[in-house]
Amino acid sequence: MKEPRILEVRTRILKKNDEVARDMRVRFVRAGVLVVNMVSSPGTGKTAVLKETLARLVARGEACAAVVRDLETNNDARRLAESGAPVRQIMTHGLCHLEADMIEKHLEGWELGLLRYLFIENVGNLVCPTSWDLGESVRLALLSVTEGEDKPLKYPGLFNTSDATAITKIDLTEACEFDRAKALASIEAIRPGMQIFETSAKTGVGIDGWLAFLADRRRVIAGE
Ligand SMILES: Nc1nc2c(ncn2[C@@H]2O[C@H](COP(=O)(O)OP(=O)(O)OP(=O)(O)O)[C@@H](O)[C@H]2O)c(=O)[nH]1
Ligand SMILES: [Mg+2]
Repeated sequence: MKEPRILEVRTRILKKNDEVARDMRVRFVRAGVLVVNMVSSPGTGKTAVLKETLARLVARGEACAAVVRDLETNNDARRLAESGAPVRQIMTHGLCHLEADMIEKHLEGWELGLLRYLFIENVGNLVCPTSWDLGESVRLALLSVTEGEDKPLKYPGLFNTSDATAITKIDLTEACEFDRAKALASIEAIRPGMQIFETSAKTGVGIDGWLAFLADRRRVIAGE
């Protein structure tokens, strides 16, 4: 008796989230701002890639901002703010994902029409964030060379709902004996044809390719 009731409540909460997310996506697209939701396990390099991304956009004079979650600290927000871009933090405490209304609340006071890019760094988790639409136009899954090539096969939900994958920390490829071909095949098995970026936030490799992809996507939603 209990199980169906729990499922019903969960379905309703997700449905409400989807409605908020859908409305936000309309607002974002109308404002011409590309919203990117970055999802991976803890420590993959979301903050590192995002900081490099923001710094390069700021240097090019492209208006961008970020919303970052943290369970208990403001470490990531502080690191990201060093890029020069405006950053807001959502403290999630025990929650394993972000929800659309949390993003909506944290955008108050920001003029969306003045932004070209808005990045959301999600909670480090390969499962929970997958079901929660945040109104993004691009969902980026990140997979580091230290995590194992089979992650996409073990956590297909994330890779199946993402628009692109960043393989991160490729400066550590040899030390980790990372099998690149195997990783690419794992991603391809779950989401054939998905755009893949091979990046290192440490050396800067691959970040410009990622920025070019974002610029293309932004032009599409802005109708330019
Ligand atoms: N060698 C190397 N280390 C990296 C790279 N990117 C990140 N790191 C290191 O990996 C660790 C985790 O990176 P973060 O950017 O904090 O990872 P995260 O995904 O934001 O982690 P959470 O927010 O806790 O989920 C840090 O010690 C980084 O310095 C990289 O490209 N190369
Ligand atoms: Mg982080």
